Amino acid sequence: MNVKIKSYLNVCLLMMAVSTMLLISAPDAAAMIHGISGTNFSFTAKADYISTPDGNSVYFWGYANGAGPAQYSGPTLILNQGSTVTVNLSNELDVPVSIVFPGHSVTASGDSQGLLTMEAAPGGSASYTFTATHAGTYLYHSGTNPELQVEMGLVGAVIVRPAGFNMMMPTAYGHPDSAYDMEYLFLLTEMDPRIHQLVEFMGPAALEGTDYLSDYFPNYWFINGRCAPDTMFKPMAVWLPTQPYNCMPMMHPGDKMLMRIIGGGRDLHPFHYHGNHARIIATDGRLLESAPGAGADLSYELFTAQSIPGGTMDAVFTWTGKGLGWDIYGHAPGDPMEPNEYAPDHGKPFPVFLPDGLDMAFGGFWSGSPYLGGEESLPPGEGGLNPHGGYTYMWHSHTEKEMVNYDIFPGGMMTMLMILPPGAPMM
Ligand SMILES: [Cu+2]
Repeated sequence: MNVKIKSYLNVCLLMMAVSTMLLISAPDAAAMIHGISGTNFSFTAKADYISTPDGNSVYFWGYANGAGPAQYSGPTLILNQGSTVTVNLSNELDVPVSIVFPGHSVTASGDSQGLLTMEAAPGGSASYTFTATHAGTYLYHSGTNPELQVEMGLVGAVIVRPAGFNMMMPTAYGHPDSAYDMEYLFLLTEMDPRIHQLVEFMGPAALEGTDYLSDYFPNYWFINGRCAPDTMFKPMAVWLPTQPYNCMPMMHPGDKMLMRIIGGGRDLHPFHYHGNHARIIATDGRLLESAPGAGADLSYELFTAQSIPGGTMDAVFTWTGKGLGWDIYGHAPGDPMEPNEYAPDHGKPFPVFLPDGLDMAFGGFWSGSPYLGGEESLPPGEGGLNPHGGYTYMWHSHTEKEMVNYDIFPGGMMTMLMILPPGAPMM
């Protein structure tokens, strides 16, 4: 392996270790979706740069929360069902810009009427008001030249909490079929860096002399505005000032994880979660129910969520180790059961012979034990990224060319699910 790449990977592992340590000090923070809530929001559209893990710095256009930095993805709006919400948009770009909120009935005002909505002129403003009539997962994005402006980064997520939302017993849609223990956002996007470079140095008009928008060829793929391994760093990391949101799903056996999956770009992204199937309970902000109040009776299980541009899906994922065929805790048959343990495998031995430590290669996530919560001694300098002896499963785009950062594997639209032992703090 090339020395430069190797030292880059070492830096990555070191940063992951540091971020793991930082995450430990903030219990339960990772179980929430980060965003801004309220009824009155001030967005500013402006230009900045995002970082990609291959060392690139990509010019983008983003929505900022007030005077904050432009964000990729834009600020996640966390709303309450029934509330009337106004988003005021100031435009610091030198092209007209706007926001559309698919799924909501919007009253808009602004400097000029665009094709889809009212627009803010360069230096101008616009305003959008709607009532969040339905709970669910939605997106927002620029309605002005969206084929360019969404690509440039003007896209974000909207979450509407159901009426009567109870943080201690949360549901996505008010019905018990949408109950969950923790929730994570997966806003899936991509970028073609040729477009960003041309817009940065020549201005958007220069695109007219190219086929970049029609012969679209992305090289970066994102979850919540970050490429792996940045997806796994803590939220609000100071070294990613324009990419505040992470995506590092964590859960205990038997927990119900709500996945809010949004197709924020212009390509399809089959999002694949290892470890189990997930039950798709809603699409485009509507519970999959045969009649109002019926619950998610039309829900279905998938091993890969087929995310489509502009569409959203809500899925419930659980994991108990069912079907592994061995006891994940290394119990003897007479030992007591762990919470949510898969009973038929209780006391079944680990099925393969583990080689001696001297014959093994390790890796930062190996805790020294195959058992959940197991931690055994490791050679100096090994391990360290898995302080609770959890299990990790790669979650990624099943269009596997999207698991790279400009052709460097692994990266892109990828993160790791972490299964933590019962009682371990959510990091
Ligand atoms: Cu895979």
